[in-house]
Amino acid sequence: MPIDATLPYDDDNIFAKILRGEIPSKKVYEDDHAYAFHDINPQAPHHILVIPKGRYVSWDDFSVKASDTEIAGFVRAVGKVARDAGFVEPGYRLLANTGPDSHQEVPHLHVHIFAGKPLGPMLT
Ligand code: IU
Repeated sequence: MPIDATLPYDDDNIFAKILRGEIPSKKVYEDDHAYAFHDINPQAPHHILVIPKGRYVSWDDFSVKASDTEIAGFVRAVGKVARDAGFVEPGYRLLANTGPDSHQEVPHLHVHIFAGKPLGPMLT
C-alpha cells in the first residue's frame, strides 16, 4: 500500500531495520551517507536501491531537511553505485517515488536504479 509521506519518520520501517542490520539485505555499497542493496523483487535485470543513512521519509523530505553535505554525499553515492556496476555506458534509469500518487511503499527515501536491458519509454 502507498504510504502517507507527510507522516513523521517511522524508525520501525523496513529500510531503517535494514540500515541497523536487523533485517538482512544483499549489500552493494555503503559509505557515510548512503547504503545500497539489491531490490528483493527486481523489476529489471539489475535493480538496486540506494537509501540515505539519515532519517528521511521521501525525496521531498530529504530535499527540504537534509544538509548540503548529506545531499551531495547521497547523490554522489547513487552515481558511484551505477558507475561501479558498469551501468553508465549501456545506460540506466533512476526513480524516486514520492507520495501517494507515486505509489511509494516504504517510508524511507530510496532511489531505484534500473539497468540491464533497453528500458523503453518512461511510465506515464
Ligand atoms: P517503492 O518506490 O516504495 O514502491 O519501492 C519499494 C521497493 O522496495 C520495491 O521495489 C520493493 O521490491 C522493495 N523492497 C525490498 O527491496 N525489500 C523489502 O524488504 C521490501 C521492499 I518490504
